[in-house]
Amino acid sequence: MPQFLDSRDADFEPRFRALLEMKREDAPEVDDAVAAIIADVRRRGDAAVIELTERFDHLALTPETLAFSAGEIAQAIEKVPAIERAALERAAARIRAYHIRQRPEDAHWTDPEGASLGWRWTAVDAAGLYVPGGRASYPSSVLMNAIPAQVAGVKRLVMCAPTPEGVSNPLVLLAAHLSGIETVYRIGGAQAVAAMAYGTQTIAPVDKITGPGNAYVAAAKRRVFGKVGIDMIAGPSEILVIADRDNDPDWIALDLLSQAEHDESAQSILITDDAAFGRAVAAAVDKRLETLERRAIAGASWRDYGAVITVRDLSEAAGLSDRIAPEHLELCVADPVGLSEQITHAGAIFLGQWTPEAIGDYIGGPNHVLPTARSARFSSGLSVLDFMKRTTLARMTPTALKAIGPAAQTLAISESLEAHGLSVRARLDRLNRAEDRE
Ligand code: HSO
Ligand code: ZN
Repeated sequence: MPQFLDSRDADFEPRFRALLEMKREDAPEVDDAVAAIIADVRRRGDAAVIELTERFDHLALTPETLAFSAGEIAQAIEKVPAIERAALERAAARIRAYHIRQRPEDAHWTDPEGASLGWRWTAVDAAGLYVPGGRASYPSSVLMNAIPAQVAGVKRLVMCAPTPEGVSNPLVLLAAHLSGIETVYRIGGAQAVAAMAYGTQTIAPVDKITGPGNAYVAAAKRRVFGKVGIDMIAGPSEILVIADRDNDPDWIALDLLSQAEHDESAQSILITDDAAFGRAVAAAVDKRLETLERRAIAGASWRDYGAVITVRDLSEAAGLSDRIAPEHLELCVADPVGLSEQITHAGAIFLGQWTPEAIGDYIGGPNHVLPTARSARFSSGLSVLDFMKRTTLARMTPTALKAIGPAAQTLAISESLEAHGLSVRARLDRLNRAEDRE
């Protein structure tokens, strides 16, 4: 049974707090194993990657077959039915159009002292995308990771996707092809992350690694961070739906289940200002769980982490939503835009009853790689900016240096950094001498 809370109840605050603090992920202790794998890949390169792939994926590779050949990719892509291909192409086009608008502007100006200042954005040279094998091998996630990198202008984009027993997913390969990925390696786990971060004889290192993965991949990303950039460590999916009574309980039930079916540890929460509507949604969830293909997963998530919260009014719902800081927030209310203006902490907001969260997972345009576990308080979903960096620019004129240099020198002296001060002073002295001669 999910939890039922009512903001009017005396024990609401402690129960809501307990819901917020609920620990949903019990990440297995894999860090030592991952450290050993990374060290091995650094030491032995391809040989280590090949051995580990044989051990974990039961697949025998050689340096020549680590990557799919162009012919293999073309052959796999041909197998994709036209309807799926068209859907993926449509999604790619919409995701691209959205992300193009995220390209940041450079800036240049001259300040009152005459200094020219600004910044310039450039892309990272190479990015590596990790795609998990098995249950969570999603073509949509390939698009969501690769397209922002492509739009940012990343020159070299590669992907690692394990193919246990040699079985690959043609749709994943098609998604890679559509989003500018030039090489796909059939390797996975910590060894793939290590190979992308440090490089091997055949795999050139990248500068940034993104994409979801299991506990091993997450631990490896944490460990290579610093050597390369990473996107984030994503936790299990979450959805919060705020709905008034003018909704079909079955639609809302399906929206809650759409994230519950990702993972036993996913969390789906409904907040409503109508207790009877909340009960109707819970009943609709139970009904759907009788037949849903992934009822075992979705049912476990709903039972262990699901919640239905009744509030006095929708502003109260907005306040609770900000405390939850959900990954996905659906506003199924009469004035979704008005309500959204009361909300600051959410990864992605879906406005109105015609915008199921699943649209955002596939084809709405915005990215579906989003902050989980309340990290929407301080971070954002994946974007073009994650594949770019900013270089600042400053140019002094003699006049500008004369105006602000003395203050720099003062600060250098107070920090006991003599050379700093002298590097400014030497120039100021020259300027003063030149002036004296005039
Ligand atoms: N909802 C997931 C992403 C996804 N959904 C992929 C379907 N496919 C991210 O929270
Ligand atoms: Zn999803």
